[in-house]
Amino acid sequence: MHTEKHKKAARGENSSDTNITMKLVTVSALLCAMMALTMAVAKSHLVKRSNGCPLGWTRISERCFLFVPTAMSWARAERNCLSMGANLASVHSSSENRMIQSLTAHHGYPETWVGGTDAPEEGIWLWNDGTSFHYSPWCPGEPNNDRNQHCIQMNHGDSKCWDDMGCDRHLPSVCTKKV
Ligand SMILES: [Ca+2]
Ligand SMILES: [Ca+2]
Repeated sequence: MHTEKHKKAARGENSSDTNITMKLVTVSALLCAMMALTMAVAKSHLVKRSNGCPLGWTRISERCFLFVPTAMSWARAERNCLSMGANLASVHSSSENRMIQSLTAHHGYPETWVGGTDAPEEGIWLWNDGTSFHYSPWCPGEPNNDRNQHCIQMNHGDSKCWDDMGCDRHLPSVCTKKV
């Protein structure tokens, strides 16, 4: 009898141990599943093609570029770029300018925001990604600050040069970020 009781107790103990173990296994499995799911979601935002840029972005030297056809004010266009970890594009050479223009070709070379502004101080042009402003293919007679124009549009006029334009105009834009 004593042995039987002891056995039962032992079985009881064992079975409650088993229950706890099963619960722990279940919880662990759930946690693993949740982590796997979270990592999958996180990864889907970071899908990169072999060129090192996110899907839909074009690589030009060490940067990724995206043409945004939706017309927005300059500030809203910049905010849209920021939401993707980017800035409105800075442009540093004629070859870069041509390559960025080529991103607008499918849309018929519309006037398009890039990231240059002289809003902080008239006539002092800056790139909002913090890079140095040393290249600027202005159209003849531009920048003219006509009625306080402080933002740069590319693809202006027949020669598709740059013009300073009122920042509240709604235009497509080009975003850029480092690879
Ligand atoms: Ca200005
Ligand atoms: Ca102008």
